[in-house]
Amino acid sequence: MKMKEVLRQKIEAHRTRTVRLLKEYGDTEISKVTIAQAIGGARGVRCLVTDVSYLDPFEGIRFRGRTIPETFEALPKVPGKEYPYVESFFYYMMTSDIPTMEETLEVVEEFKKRRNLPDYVKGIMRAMPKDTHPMTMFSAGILAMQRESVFVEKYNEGMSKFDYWEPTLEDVLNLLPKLPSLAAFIYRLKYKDDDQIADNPELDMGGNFAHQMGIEAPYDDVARMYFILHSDHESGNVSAHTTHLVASALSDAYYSLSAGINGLAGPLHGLANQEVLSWTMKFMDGLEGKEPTEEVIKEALWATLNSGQVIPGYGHAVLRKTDPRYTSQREFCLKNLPDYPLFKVISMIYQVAPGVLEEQGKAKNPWPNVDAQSGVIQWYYGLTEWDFYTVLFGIGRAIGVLTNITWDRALGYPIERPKSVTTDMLEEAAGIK
Ligand code: NMX
Ligand code: MLT
Repeated sequence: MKMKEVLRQKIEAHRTRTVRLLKEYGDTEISKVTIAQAIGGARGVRCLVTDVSYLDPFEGIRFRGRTIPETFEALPKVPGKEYPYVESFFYYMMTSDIPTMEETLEVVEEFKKRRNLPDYVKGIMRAMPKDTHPMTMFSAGILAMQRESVFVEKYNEGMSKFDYWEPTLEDVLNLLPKLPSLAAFIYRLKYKDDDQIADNPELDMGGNFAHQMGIEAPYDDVARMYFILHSDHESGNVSAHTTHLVASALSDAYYSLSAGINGLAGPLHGLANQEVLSWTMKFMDGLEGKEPTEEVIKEALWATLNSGQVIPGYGHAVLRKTDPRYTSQREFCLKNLPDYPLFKVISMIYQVAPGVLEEQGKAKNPWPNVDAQSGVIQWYYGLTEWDFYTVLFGIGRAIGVLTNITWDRALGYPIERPKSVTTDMLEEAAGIK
């Protein structure tokens, strides 16, 4: 596979940079840690390294150095469609090179060969209680496939650590294409009476996902857009960091991704996209048919804050402006569903919520994040089961975190093990003990 050979050359070139930094500049300081950071979730502490994406607080995410519009613009598109092949994005994230159409189609074909879900996974999904959350099923499905890990097989045979990345890539190439199949299977099992739709071997990852979900075009392009937008947000977010942390113990890609997906399932992280929809629907139900106004929205937002809850879809640990992933999805809505009532409500919340959060004065960032704008698009295209929304986030996030752990192995990153201190020690450091 061309992508693997390109990756091999990139890895060899990159290793020398990492080794040199470690050997010659290992003592150079890049961050200091305060008591507030030790107690407060390590916010802003620079202690992770990734070149796959970088998050600037004001500009937002860049994938391999490109902004979202630049990424969409640069990658080969599916003929007749507006968004790129997800497979071309995967190639780009792995290698940092924009693939040609030929290189893209090689990945498309490779993914097609590997995307069928094993029967035993279907059996496990069917055996789970009907009220199991789709994220639990998604994580369990990934974990169940761990028995197929090539990394474990090669590790048990005995392998040089310089070769770890190769069977890791093999695991990634086996696992990633199965995720849309697993997700669509869970969706049809849970909400469509287990009426499953067979794979269409003509279609790319985004196209086949829409097909297996049973949702017409342009949902294929929605899927492509979603998976790319949600893929990566540098290394410190909960899902990426968890995947990296678990992988650092040399747990394979299945164990690591399943763990990362469990982190994504938290309401302060990826589950916020379902929370946004449920908040908005509850709000609209409360209107009892009356037109929503900014005044009424403001009251509802204050009611949420006053009851000690967060406004889902707003705020961020790093960003200090509107998330460009929000803007990208908003632009999609302005083009494709400008007059849709639910979109109008989401837009009204955007007008009001930052002011409310600023007035309350707690959140460091009053602006919307990716989750504030993602559910309305799903709802518009008929995917109204909002507890499924985070699974869509999870398919996308897998692209970024699986790329990262392949590079972690390639660069020989060690087991992660930060140091903890006691409260007594902090009081001593503060001079109050
Ligand atoms: N609504 C109400 N309060 C908020 C919000 C919000 N949207 N955002 C932050 N705050 C509060 C926060 O709870 C904290 O309160 P306290 O001092 O009582 O503990 C205070 O403001 C300071 O928090 P920040 O430093 O601004 O935010 P932090 O970095 O701790 O947390 C989030 C970041 C994203 C967890 C937080 O903004 C939040 O809870 N947002 C709502 C949930 C959400 O949309 N999550 C999705 C994030 C994106 N993603 O997909 O993962
Ligand atoms: C993400 O995409 O992971 C979220 O925006 C959370 C984060 O970056 O901390």
